Amino acid sequence: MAKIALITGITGQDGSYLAEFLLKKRYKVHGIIRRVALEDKTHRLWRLRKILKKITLHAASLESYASLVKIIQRVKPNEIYHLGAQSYVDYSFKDEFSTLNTNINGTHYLLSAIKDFSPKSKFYFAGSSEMFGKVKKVPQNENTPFYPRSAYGISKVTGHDLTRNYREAYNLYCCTGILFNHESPRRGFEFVTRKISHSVARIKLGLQRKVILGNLEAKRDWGHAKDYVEAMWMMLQKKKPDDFVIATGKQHSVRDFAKLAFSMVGLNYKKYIEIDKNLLRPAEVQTLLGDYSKAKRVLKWKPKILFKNLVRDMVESDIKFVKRSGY
Ligand code: NAP
Ligand code: F7E
Repeated sequence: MAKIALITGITGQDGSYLAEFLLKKRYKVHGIIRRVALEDKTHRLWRLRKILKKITLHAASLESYASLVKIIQRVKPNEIYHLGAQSYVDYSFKDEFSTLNTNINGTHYLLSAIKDFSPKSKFYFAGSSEMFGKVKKVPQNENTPFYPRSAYGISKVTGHDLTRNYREAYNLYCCTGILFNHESPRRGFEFVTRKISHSVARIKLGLQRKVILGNLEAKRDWGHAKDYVEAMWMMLQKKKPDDFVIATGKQHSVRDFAKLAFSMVGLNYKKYIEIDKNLLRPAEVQTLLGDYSKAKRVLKWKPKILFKNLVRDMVESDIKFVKRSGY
């Protein structure tokens, strides 16, 4: 019998790659989307375009426990991947209330619904390296203390605590993947890597003159989203639930990313970047570097796509995208 997966946040970068990955593994894939997405499929479901006919979408709200219970009862999933969240750190400084509400309550409602109506469903929670924030140790692993620096980071620490508590108190199969930054041609345009790759393409094609950025010295451990969704699935295939750091173990600055991305189209980044202090965050996460040795040992997972190839994938894809769309 085919396994059934339910994905929240299926319209996002990771949700769309995960859905494709699970379809290849012959899962029946269901996704929870916001009702408004059904009214504007062209824009809001663009990442799912190629697989829309192969998946089942359900309109529900992460803010409504009752709506989640209904879907879980109807779908009876073997595995639930909870990726839906207000995921933009910068926005969480502008509206910490909606970030905390959606991210914390959404996770809590799902866990509670699983406990009462589907206790055999395995649950994956999308934790984040933002939980480490102002890092206490380098590199960061599963035992590194958390010091979140934004409402987003706080919401993920709470989600992680809830996930562990439901595992320990109610014996549910619940895992947190503590994923470091992962990017792809499907990344949202507001995140720095996509902002850069998209601008590089537009500048090269004569549609834009400059790209305006904030902190160029922030360092991140950047991987490719395709590798990371595989790790999510691997976590739910073990006998016992556990939490894992997923990272590449390599660090680069925003400046490094920009330099490489511009060089791929034969341009010198220094000529095209302007700094706007308004883009600096009230509390910045200056450096993140992951130690994924537990995932390597227990899950046999390791990243396959290296930084250089990630940047190339994004720039090449954006050149095609800009030529096609003119945007
Ligand atoms: P993404 O592209 O921003 O996707 C977020 C998803 O959540 C979208 O499907 C979005 O739906 C949905 N969503 C947002 N607010 C919602 C709300 N109020 N109600 C219902 N759905 C809502 O994020 P991603 O990069 O794929 O990341 C997936 C998950 O991993 C997120 O939880 C993120 O916080 C976490 N994470 C990401 C990274 C990373 O580097 N990418 C690293 C660590 C953790 P709409 O399309 O309707 O907006
Ligand atoms: O910023 C700096 C910015 O917004 C990266 C999310 O997926 O990963 C992501 O969060 C760095 C920061 O991602 C601009 O200050 C400079 O230091 O691309 P970002 P993020 O905040 O690291 C984590 C792991 C998640 O869990 C999140 O969901 O780049 N930066 N100039 C800029 N950032 C943006 N967005 N725009 C700029 O112009």
